Amino acid sequence: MNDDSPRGTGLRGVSRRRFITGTGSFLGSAALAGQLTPAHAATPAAAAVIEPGAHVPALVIGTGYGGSVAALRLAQAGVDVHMIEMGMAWDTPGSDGKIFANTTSPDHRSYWLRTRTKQPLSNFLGFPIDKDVPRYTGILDAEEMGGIIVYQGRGVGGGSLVNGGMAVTPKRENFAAVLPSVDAAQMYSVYYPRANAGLGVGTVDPTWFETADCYQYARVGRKHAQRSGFPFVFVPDVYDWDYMEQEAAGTVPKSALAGEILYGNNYGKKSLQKTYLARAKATGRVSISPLHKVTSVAPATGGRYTVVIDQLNTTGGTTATKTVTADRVFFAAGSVGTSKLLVRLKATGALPGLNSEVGKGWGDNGNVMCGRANHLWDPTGAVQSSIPCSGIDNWAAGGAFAEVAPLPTGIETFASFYLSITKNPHRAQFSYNAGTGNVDLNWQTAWKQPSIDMAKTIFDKINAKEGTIYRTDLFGTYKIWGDHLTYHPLGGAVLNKATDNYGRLHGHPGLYVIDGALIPGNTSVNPFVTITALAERNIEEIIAADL
Ligand code: FAE
Repeated sequence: MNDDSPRGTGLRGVSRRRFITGTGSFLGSAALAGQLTPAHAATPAAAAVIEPGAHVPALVIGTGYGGSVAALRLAQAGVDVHMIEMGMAWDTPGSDGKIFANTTSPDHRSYWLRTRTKQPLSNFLGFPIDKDVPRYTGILDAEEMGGIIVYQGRGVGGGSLVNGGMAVTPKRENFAAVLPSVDAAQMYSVYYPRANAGLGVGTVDPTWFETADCYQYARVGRKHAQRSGFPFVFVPDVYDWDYMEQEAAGTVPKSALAGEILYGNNYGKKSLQKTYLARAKATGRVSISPLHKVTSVAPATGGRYTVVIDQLNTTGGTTATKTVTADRVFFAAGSVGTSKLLVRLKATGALPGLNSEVGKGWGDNGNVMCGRANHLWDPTGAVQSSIPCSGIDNWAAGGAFAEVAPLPTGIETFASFYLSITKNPHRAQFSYNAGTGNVDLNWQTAWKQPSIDMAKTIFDKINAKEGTIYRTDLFGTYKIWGDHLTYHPLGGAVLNKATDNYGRLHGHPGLYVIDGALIPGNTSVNPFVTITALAERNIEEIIAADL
């Protein structure tokens, strides 16, 4: 197994065995794979970037969760795959010896083509904390859509590079409400377990949690939640929990305990590079072109597709434009990336067969942030693990699930900080603007009000009980709510609407959506386990029926 993690943090032991068991049903598909054009079927795919004029059996746009699942399973079924990723490979250390920058000192590596940081918490004690950085193809994109900033990971591994690793399987009744056309029994017996095993999901040791300094903030969060009668839950994560305990003991280089999050984790977090993508590459059938951006997909002769790709330099300039062909194309560019591509390709006539559902059903997973100011006798700790491990569940009663989040500033802040996922009903639509040539999103900032109201069902009560107040210094001056952003874009090519019930795009056989764009705006919890599980379900069907 190609496990390039610092401590072999990929799937090991029980989880690896569960993973292999979970993939058993794919072995039967391998024989069918020969029906697909075997461009270089017998030879392992080269590591080289894609060449102009190349033909590939399966081209995957994006290397996040959906793309990584598709690549692994197609390769295991005997299909050669080429993945196109607009971000960097993130496999080479910078001049400080580290691949990724820290949250407390963002640099050129931190932001996608910005000259100034755009930190989710823009202020501290009311003072703005953003700073100038050199323009670079950095890891976190703060993409300013109409009325909302959508944060996304850029690079090989997609969102898994920047996210908190919180790996949450929604309650079954909530899943059924989100995706009613999907067999929930099958999801919970087959695909969620397969996704959790494939991602290497684990949970904090509850005994260690009770004494770890770095989770004092979570214990304070628990105390306040429980005193107000709210259920407090531990939340699984893909971080290597053994490694974190060693960080706390001072025996290994620190990552979660050095405030690493948002701009990458140098150690400990099992990003897709260490799990699905490592396994995909180990098949010898998957190659990846980083700093390559797909700009067009259109039908070619023989049922194939012509794909146009810009090769980028690290300041975002195009150094080459390559035209290739593919038998099948998997859109896995993330909710925003996939939606923008499809809306543009439909509007400009490149993919005229796409239906009118393309671009619809986009939501922010109800994300809203807030902080609470604690009393001086209730410190939350100077050293906080950047990896959250707990939440407050008021979904059924108040429409909010609040992650007890860290504020890893390195100093005592006396603040409790939360990212709430709420049942916000608003859905936005992407549309092509012929005047500007851009794809716009019609989300309105005021649409966050239901999210604020739902989050308040938790925090107004806690504040009243504890005699505390909201922090007003984290998102501006005298601004309580972080209502300008989302970490969880979902929808835009919704399952069973823009696609069939397995992600096949209507009107163009051989085109598939296999990422967060399939999910209609909300998952009731953090989304990547659901994106992964749905991709596992869909690719199994596609391999069995289409290849
Ligand atoms: P994604 O992972 O976004 O991958 C799409 C990839 O496609 C990216 O690498 C893009 O660079 C690439 N791409 C886009 N357009 C193109 C193009 N035209 N050509 C080539 N490549 C392209 O998609 N979720 C959780 O469940 N738990 C968490 O704790 C959590 N924390 C988060 C924290 C932050 C700061 C952020 C930003 C997100 C967080 N998320 C979390 C959300 C999660 O990362 C996200 O839902 C998934 O990454 C989405 O997976 P997809 O496969 O849809």
